[in-house]
Amino acid sequence: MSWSKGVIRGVLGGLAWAWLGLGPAQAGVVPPTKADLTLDVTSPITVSLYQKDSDLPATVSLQSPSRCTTTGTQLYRDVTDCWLPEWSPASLGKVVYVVVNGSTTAPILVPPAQAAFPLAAGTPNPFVNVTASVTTLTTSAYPGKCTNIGIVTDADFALADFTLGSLSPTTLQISPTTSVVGYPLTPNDCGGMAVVQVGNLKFILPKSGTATVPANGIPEAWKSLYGANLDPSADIDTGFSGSSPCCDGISTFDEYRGFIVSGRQIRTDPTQRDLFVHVVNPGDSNAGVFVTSPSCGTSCYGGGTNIYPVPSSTSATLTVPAAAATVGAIVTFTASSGVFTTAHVLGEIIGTAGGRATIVEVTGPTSTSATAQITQAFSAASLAANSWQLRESLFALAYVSVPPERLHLLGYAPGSTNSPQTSEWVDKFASLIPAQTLNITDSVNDRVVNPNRIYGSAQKGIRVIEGLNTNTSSVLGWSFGVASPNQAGNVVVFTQRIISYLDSLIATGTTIQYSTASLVNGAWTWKPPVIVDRNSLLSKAFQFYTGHEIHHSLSLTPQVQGTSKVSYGNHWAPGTGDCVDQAITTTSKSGTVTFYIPSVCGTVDEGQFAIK
Ligand SMILES: [Ca+2]
Ligand SMILES: [Ca+2]
Repeated sequence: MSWSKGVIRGVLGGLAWAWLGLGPAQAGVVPPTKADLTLDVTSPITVSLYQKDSDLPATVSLQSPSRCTTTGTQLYRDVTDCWLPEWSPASLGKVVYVVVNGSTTAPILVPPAQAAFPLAAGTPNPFVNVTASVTTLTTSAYPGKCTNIGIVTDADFALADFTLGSLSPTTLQISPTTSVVGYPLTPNDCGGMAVVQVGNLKFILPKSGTATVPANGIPEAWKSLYGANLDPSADIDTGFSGSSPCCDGISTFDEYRGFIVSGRQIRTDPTQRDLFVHVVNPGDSNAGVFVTSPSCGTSCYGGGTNIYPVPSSTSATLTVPAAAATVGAIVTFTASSGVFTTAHVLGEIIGTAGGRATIVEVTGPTSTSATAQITQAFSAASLAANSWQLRESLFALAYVSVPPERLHLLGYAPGSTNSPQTSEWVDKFASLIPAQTLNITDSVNDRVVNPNRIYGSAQKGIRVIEGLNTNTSSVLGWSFGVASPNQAGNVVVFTQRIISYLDSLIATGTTIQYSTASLVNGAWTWKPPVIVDRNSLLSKAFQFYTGHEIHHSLSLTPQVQGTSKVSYGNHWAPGTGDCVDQAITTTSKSGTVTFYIPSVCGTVDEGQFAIK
């Protein structure tokens, strides 16, 4: 749609008539559903949906809970064809207004039918499972709030996922001269389905089905992102490469319904594998008292006296949007040069004189823009070179195998401590007693990320535990098995041991050099070493060991590739250059110590990562 403002003014009267249902369907309308679950596009009575334009985001991504973007007015805007339910633990449901076209009858909400989950593959959604009439078409009542959170065993089928305020019609200004009457509809679920009734007609919201394709409970606005009439019960994700093991264990419907990830609602990609990770830091305890570290205090992962990765200054100028003055806002920062990389996702932008934001996404053709959520207000409109810093994510190495938009950190606050348990998966963690005694109260159900699934089997995520004990000097992390997260998936990274070991090699006055390897034409090549400081070295080491242990939970046993060295247990031999090299290697000469730390995985290795 690219009309000029003049054209919009010229046809406004005509459009208003269309929105009232008296004209052709250039404004969005939802026709009533017929007995065969297709839409009756001949019906003179339809409904439309409206939200306040200024409440909508500037942009959306594939993960976004709803698809609508603002057009920059203070009016109410037609969102019929882009709206999807929004719900989060903090904000609860975001209201959408139902407008009835062609009738003055107020809509009512059809209460949900009884249903039990999960369903066998191929079973129709029980709320759209009608045969001869639409009398059994009802509002949904899926278990819990989203695929990963909410009460599992106490599903109340008497409650709808939506509450329709049908007795409180609201006048909505939709143009400077036009208003309509809307009825507020509030989602109580991440991906529920409202069925509203006007007279004897029933309407599925968001729109599901078309004039020829029957409704199946997945809205058209989401289905169309993936270009096919998706099977709700299928699990079809492809992997990193053509030969990768299929799937992420989450059915397409459950990927649509979506997840709460660190408090934010997302929908996942039904065609690409998604991985869920929860960080526990501090992680190990003796007799209920957490172990602390001489180098970092409470935790080196965040919340202690030193936090890794350590942020570094940049020589770019940063443009700060006005909305960055509001804590919680998600805004786009723009730098004068391409300073942002994938490694910064879930890292931070830090103003030296105040202002902090957690990076959500890196955008722009030259990586000059980053979308970030404000955690501490920014007061300036721009930040000069070297007056702000960028922190990389602890998960930069994991991102080379599972891109950040598909690696979901549950209950995670970057740069802070993270509780042993999170409500964003089924959490049965009890304790990690130093010397690798991991206590899980219910290992069968522990780490399940889809407890409220509509289809399929239980799928697990990975728990990354920061161990601060120095019971031994070994810097090797610990993976409780090498397999997919459904068979293994608890790992420990011993941060204080990493610091102690590296410090033992860099006495005062030592020059520190860092090199990392790349795989070019099937051969690993170490790059020319560059001089770095201790903090940068420790940051790279933390990213290596953290990503390395996550990779073990993706079923990784290395394959011989681009080298004559053979595999080394579940690792590459030290010094190969791959993300699962057994150790960081060093050389020392004339007061200079060079550290060789892998930062990528071989493509053959990546091809066998298994999430399911
Ligand atoms: Ca899937
Ligand atoms: Ca997926």
